[in-house]
Amino acid sequence: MIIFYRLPSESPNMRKISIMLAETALPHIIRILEKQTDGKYPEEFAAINPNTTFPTIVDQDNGAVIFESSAILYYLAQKSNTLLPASLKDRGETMKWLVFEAANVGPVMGELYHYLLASHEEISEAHLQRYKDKLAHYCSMLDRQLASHDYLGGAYSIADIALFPWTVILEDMADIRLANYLHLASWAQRISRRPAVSTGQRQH
Ligand SMILES: N[C@@H](CCC(=O)N[C@@H](CS)C(=O)NCC(=O)O)C(=O)O
Repeated sequence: MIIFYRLPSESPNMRKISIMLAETALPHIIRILEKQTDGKYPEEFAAINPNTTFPTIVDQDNGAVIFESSAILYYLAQKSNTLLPASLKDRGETMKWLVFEAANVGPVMGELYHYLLASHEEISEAHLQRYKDKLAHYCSMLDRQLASHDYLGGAYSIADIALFPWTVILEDMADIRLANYLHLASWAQRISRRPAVSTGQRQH
């Protein structure tokens, strides 16, 4: 049994794991945590994830504790033996896009979210524009890849699950029109029609 620790709020990082659990049908329970009155997460959670970030999972079958959403996707793919290609070449391609999300799209979107919606700190227009320009560049990269591939690593995989949830909030957050990236837009539409993806959506 997997325990999925998550925040109550909807966010791409939560959504990745909801979609993955729906795709794999792995038995799981959801624990929704919130900060306590002292501004901290419960000690039980800090003990398993010293970085106190969500999502985090615990696999009660073997005691594994995994944080970082891409590591969780990889773990659940291995556990369910699905959504990760078998050949070395295709697996390498899939891991490339998975790590690309973790190292680029996720952090830049996280910074943008922080400055636009979470913090009251002043930030210059030039600084914000830098994030938006980076995201536009990532969309062009993804669009080019998807012009010749139905999915990022060839077949539908954890790389698609990692990147798809960001496309849903890209327009609002970064003034990027998805429709300007034809292949990226039709890929996002294909994924949104998957039963597990709409199930993942309904869970929130
Ligand atoms: N790189 C991490 C990012 C995780 C992250 O920053 N999650 C946010 C929520 S989307 C979080 O836990 N924030 C702590 C908080 O809101 O207190 C991952 O991919 O899991």
